[in-house]
Amino acid sequence: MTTDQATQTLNPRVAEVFSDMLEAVATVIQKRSVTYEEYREVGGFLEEVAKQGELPLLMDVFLGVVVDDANYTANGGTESNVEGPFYIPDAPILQPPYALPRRGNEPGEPLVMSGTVRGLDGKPLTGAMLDMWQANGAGEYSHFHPGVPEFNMRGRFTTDSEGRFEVRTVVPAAYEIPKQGPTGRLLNALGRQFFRPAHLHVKLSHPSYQSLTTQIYFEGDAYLHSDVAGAVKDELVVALQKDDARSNGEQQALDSPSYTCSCSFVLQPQA
Ligand code: MBD
Ligand code: FE
Repeated sequence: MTTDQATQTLNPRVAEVFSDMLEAVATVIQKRSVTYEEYREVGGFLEEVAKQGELPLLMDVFLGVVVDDANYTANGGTESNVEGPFYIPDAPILQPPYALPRRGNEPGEPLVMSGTVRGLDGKPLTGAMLDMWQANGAGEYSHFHPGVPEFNMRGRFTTDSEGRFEVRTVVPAAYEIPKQGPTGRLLNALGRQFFRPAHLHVKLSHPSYQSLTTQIYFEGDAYLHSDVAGAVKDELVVALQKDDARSNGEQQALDSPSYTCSCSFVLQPQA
């Protein structure tokens, strides 16, 4: 596509929103009497952010939650939450019994996440799809952290005839924004802490219901109230239960506990 064609096909909403953004930035320049030098420095910073591939990270740390809030309407269904910068579409479709793809030595304690997907009327939804992704127990996301295999800790699976699902994975670690990059340097300058609480990402879909992008957090996490992205919602926090005596016959070393958590999702019917 040539530049001319790109200009002609620019979404009018982008032009509209950009125009308002310019107005907002102009107000800041006036208010702070920003010098030409400072103005160039901000440009250089943004250039560095883009060069390091951190633009989605920077945007999602500071503005993702605003976009989620701006689009939120209380409708009785499970609350939405920010998608974050690490979603990859077309994750592998899993076969039961479901387990997110992971290495034999994957960092993180074993976790079985189970639950139900229902409609607003309480009806269990058969064949609802969960598209799930997460960091491992070392806080690493595949496709973004070097050395982690493609689609590691990412997968799609569906609910059974009673709207239930169960998937094996590992307990994710709290996610730390990379300290060396420009986003980290900015957080440091702002005196902010670098962590997101541990979380699971999930997109839910069903032909007759509205799709939902949300996250699951765990009770007792040290960063629930200081999330660098400010995205935690109380309704999305679940108990992480230590399961000492699993009765499914799976071998568990004594020093390697396993965990369970239970999540029920409610989808809003198609408008
Ligand atoms: C993440 O893993 C994330 O989920 C969000 C919203 C922002 C930064 C990193
Ligand atoms: Fe995340």
